[in-house]
Amino acid sequence: MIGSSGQSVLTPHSGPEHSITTLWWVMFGVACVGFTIVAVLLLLGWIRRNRAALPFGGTERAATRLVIGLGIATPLVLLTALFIWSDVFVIRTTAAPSPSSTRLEVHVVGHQWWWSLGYGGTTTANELHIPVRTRVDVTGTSADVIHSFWIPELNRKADLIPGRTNSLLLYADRAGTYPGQCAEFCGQQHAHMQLVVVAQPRAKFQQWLHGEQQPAAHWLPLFAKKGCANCHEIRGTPADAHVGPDLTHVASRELLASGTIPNDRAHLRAWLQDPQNVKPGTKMPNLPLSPRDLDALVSYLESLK
Ligand code: HEC
Ligand SMILES: [Cu+2]
Repeated sequence: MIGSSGQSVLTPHSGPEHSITTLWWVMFGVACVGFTIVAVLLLLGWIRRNRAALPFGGTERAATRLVIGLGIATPLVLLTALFIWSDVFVIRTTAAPSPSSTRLEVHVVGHQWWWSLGYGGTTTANELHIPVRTRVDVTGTSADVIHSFWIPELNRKADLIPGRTNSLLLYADRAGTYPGQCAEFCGQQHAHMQLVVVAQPRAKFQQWLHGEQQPAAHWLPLFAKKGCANCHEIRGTPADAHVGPDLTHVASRELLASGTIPNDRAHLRAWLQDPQNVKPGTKMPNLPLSPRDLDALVSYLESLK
């Protein structure tokens, strides 16, 4: 995607992710030092294996002290310190803002294999827009199995668990797109359960949200006749089901089927004709559509900006 970042936890673009990255480097450093000490001791032992004398003063007691010091005390102190740092301090920076300080709340629901995104009464899918440099409260749950919401450059993961609501801070310190991924194996198309966070200047975000809040401009009865309305919502029309993604403004999204294909005429047509070929196992069934039906449906969906 144009101007997009990657999915590296080592290139943070938010305060919480900075603290996670620092923690990562420190843990890596500590592990390297530990590994070096163990390797040197092993080497020493190997070099001296044929001599009777013991290192470090040579007595049995000195050797026991060494084992207790380096083998028990040091790891205990180090691991306790790292635990307190990560699970007490770093985790605080990643938590959702308190309701009073929140300017925006987005409700994420994981589905096999796509994301529903709620902004108050307005629902969209797979493309999560936020204003840049704003603390956003993401609350999340699942409609089926356990999923995990993860934008690697912005924050830690948040598991989406059926019947439970978890929350997380979402913050981006510069405008751009940040790819995310379901981080908990959730079935056949887990790898194609991607999403993208679009962080934009506040005015642009407001403009986007205002657009999303509008009902669809028109209606195509074929959409109901072919059964699409049994699963999809198009606000302002008779289509009012929530099995699949909301399609009210589907044409405004960059990607289709949770990051699987680009959103253009050819790919949309291929998707409607044979979703099981594009994304095997997807919960959208293949429906018998004539070339004329396909053209009409593609044109209709492309008009839903
Ligand atoms: C049985 C329910 C069901 C029916 C019927 C159905 N769909 Fe879907 N549709 C889904 C699901 C579920 C997805 C999400 C697929 C995924 O990403 O894995 C989806 C995805 C889509 C998408 C991609 C949306 C996006 O933003 O990624 C479009 C477009 C779409 N459907 C159009 C249609 C049309 C047109 C019809 C009628 C010919 C139809 N669907 C019939 C369930 C259904
Ligand atoms: Cu998932």
